[in-house]
Amino acid sequence: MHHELTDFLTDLDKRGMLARVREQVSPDLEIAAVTDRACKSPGGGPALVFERPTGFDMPVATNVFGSLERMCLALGVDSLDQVAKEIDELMTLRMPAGIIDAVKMLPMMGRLSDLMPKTVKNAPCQEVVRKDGTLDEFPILKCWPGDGGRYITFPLVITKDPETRVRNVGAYRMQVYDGRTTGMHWQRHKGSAQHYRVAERLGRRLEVAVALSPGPVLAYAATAPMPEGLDELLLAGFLSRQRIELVKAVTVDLEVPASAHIVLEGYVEPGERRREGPFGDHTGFYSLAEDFPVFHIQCITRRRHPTYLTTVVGIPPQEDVYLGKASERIFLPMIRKTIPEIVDMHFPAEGIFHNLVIVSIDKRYPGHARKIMSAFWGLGQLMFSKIIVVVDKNVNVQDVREVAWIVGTHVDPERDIQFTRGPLDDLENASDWPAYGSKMGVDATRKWASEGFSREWPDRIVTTEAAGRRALQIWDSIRDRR
Ligand SMILES: Cc1cc2nc3c(=O)[nH]c(=O)nc-3n(C[C@H](O)[C@H](O)[C@H](O)COP(=O)(O)O)c2cc1C
Ligand SMILES: [Mn+2]
Repeated sequence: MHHELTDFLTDLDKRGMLARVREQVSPDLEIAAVTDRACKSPGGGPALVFERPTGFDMPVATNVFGSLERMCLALGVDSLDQVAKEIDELMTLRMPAGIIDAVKMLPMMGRLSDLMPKTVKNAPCQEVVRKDGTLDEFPILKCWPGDGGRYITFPLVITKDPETRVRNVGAYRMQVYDGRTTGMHWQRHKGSAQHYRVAERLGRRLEVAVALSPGPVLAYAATAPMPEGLDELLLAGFLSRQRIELVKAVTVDLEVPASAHIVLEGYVEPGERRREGPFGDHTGFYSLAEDFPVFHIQCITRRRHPTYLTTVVGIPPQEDVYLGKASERIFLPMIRKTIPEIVDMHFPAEGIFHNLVIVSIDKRYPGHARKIMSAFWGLGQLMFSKIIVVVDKNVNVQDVREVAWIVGTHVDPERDIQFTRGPLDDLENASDWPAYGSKMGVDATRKWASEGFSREWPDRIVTTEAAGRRALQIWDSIRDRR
């Protein structure tokens, strides 16, 4: 597995999963349009490195995580379920019953001690230190014609709670206002927005460091919905199988990933807001302009020869589908720790993560599906789930066609649909109020007598095992003859 972006890109290239674009392509709309083409091609298209962005001599990398295969390579695993299994084992550590069990546990204990980041003295991300640095030297994209400007779309925004000094790392886009000023689009429900809330209460500046083009695991970790107060770098350490190396920032009291190619250091002032947007968003529509905090840059550090890693969002599927898929798999075992009856869950790409959430459960008691809805609506970023569909454990939630069939055949709308109100994702555009509105749960499980269903529930049509075997034989011979 690779802990640095350039190594990862070189590896993708060797495997034929990366395309180098040698033509001049403009960061103004063109790179985004090419990237969108790649994302919409079968299998998600290759990772792209634009070697000659018009007006810059710094390469731009996009769609790096834009396939299941590359997402797995980024995390150094054969399948996402392998990560899920490792996390499950980590969280199911039992007290050793004897010496043999204790020895068996040692590898996992090793993984635990790998979680903590460690600080190193020198790092490539500080080869060049410019207190007068500006963003003008970086090929930052304008993605869509209606965008309010150029946006840094894949930053690792690093803050600490001013009181507890607990760190948060999140990917929050940044609109470029000028070479030293950007927007800071942390939405109200997110980790760093809470740090900013504390800073504003104290009437203090919040120091912020932004790492660009970090190692692949870190890039994923910034998008992961870690519970508030849990440092994303712990997850990154676990996924990397080694401690994340950090270096002290030059002008702020924060540590930054040594692997980053570029680091922006600065602060957000209490009380300051500025118009941010519009932005062609991952909903497939433009997010409207709104007021957001403002990031002031006071120092830029970088490698001598950085690559600028970015991503393009728009009408799905885009690269973020695969980052989301990783979270779907990685967080399933963690969610199961509090809601063990969950069998599987699926956030289809067209559902933009939380517009449509499909869950299968091992139904144990009347009203169980509604309990799952309530649990999701109260659990971290799952609170954004706008439509939750709950099905029985024998339904494959990864197959949306099967789900559509089951919903159609299992739901009595008046009886099985549950509405509630609560917080919604900041990007929600259909609700009357920003970030607040209604949600819907669909109980598509088989209904029980104890839930008031007094008729007989029909069985799924399946032939006998013997007839099935015979069918296989006959079908093979039919196929061979054709
Ligand atoms: C490409 C990309 C861009 C994102 N942009 C934003 C953004 O501008 N604002 C935001 O609040 N969340 C954004 N997110 C989602 C957050 O990164 C995600 O909710 C993450 O869990 C936030 O971390 P936190 O829980 O520490 O706040 C983005 C995610 C991706 C993959
Ligand atoms: Mn967080």
